[in-house]
Amino acid sequence: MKWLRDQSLAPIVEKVEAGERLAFDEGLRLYHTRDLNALMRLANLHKERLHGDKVYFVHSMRLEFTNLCYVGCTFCAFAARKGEERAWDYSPEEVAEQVRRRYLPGITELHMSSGHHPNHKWDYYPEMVRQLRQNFPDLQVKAFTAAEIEHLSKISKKPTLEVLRELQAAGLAAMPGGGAEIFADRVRRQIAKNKVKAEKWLHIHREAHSLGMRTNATMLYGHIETLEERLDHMDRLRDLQDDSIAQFGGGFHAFIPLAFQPLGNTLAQNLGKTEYTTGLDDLRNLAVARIYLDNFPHIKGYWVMIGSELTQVSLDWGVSDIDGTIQEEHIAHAAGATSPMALSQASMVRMIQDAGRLPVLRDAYYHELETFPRAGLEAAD
Ligand code: V47
Repeated sequence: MKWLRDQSLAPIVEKVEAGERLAFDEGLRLYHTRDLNALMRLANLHKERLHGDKVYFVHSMRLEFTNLCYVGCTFCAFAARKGEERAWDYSPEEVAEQVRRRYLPGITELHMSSGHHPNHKWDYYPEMVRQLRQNFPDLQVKAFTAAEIEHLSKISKKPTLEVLRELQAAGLAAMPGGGAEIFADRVRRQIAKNKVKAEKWLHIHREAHSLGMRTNATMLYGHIETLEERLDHMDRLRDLQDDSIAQFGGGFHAFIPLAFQPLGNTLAQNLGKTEYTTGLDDLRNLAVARIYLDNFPHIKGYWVMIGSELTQVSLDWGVSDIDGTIQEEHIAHAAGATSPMALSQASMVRMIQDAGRLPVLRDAYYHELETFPRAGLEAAD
């Protein structure tokens, strides 16, 4: 293998080429190698084996129905307390009104996640989903992280499975991947000690999978976690995905690494941290995820947190999905994200085309809605 500069990777290359699964220590070796060309090549091999040149995106809208939250995660700059001027709290009717205000023809996915509201009663949540489905039958509602589902279970005194069942009956299409942070206890105690425990987060996703609902998984990286803890996070997800595929025919759609945004939160302040993750750490992370999470259909490059330029580069590093047009986003932007609030569909298509890839518009269920032509490079000849 002439192209391989780090010859210690040779057994890993053989395994990836043969479609074999990597062990934990092999995943770690990928994190530590300085042969980034090899890493990119392996991640891309895996990605192209699954999807060829296709890169998926969705015409979407994000909405946070409240920023009121009592949980107190130290990385969060989004949450507000009651009475603060920057707090908001929409009723189900106001949620529908907000969607109407931002609605553009062709939008399919409505992605909602918010704070753990201190007072709303359980009925508020299925009612909100029902009203959205009634008013916007074309919108597919992807909402409520596993952390929020646990909160709803507490306020309703219903088991989490029943909460999921009732939300699904109201029209919930899928669950987003938030609230996962880092599973390792050492980290979770410092950044999200009052939030859903790792085992419960995984259990709730398994329950959603058992109902035929597809979900996503995130990982918040770039703060106090070690590389071992990142890989441990992926390892637990890979195990659950194996189980959900075997038991229910499928589980997670996508894994989404979330780059820590360092402004306006106590975690960054306590660490004296003002720097964002570096581009190569973002790319390395995406590539390791693509290779290690061999049973995940997609690795998502989230342009809101790593910027659209690096997201475009990540299409050579294992990424097959770049989320959506979004319209307005507040969680990352409250913590210093420098990306725009929204991207147009045309600019997402162009990002993918200019990377020499094939843009595919999908919906929240990953149905393919439209394939766009390849880049104009050949066309211009
Ligand atoms: O759970 C909060 C994270 C998540 C910060 O499922 C932060 O398709 C970085 O889950 N720096 C919400 N991250 C966003 C989310 C998501 C995003 C895109 C796609 C999908 C999907 C899900 O944002 C939270 C938390 O982990 N977050 N604060 C911060 N300072």
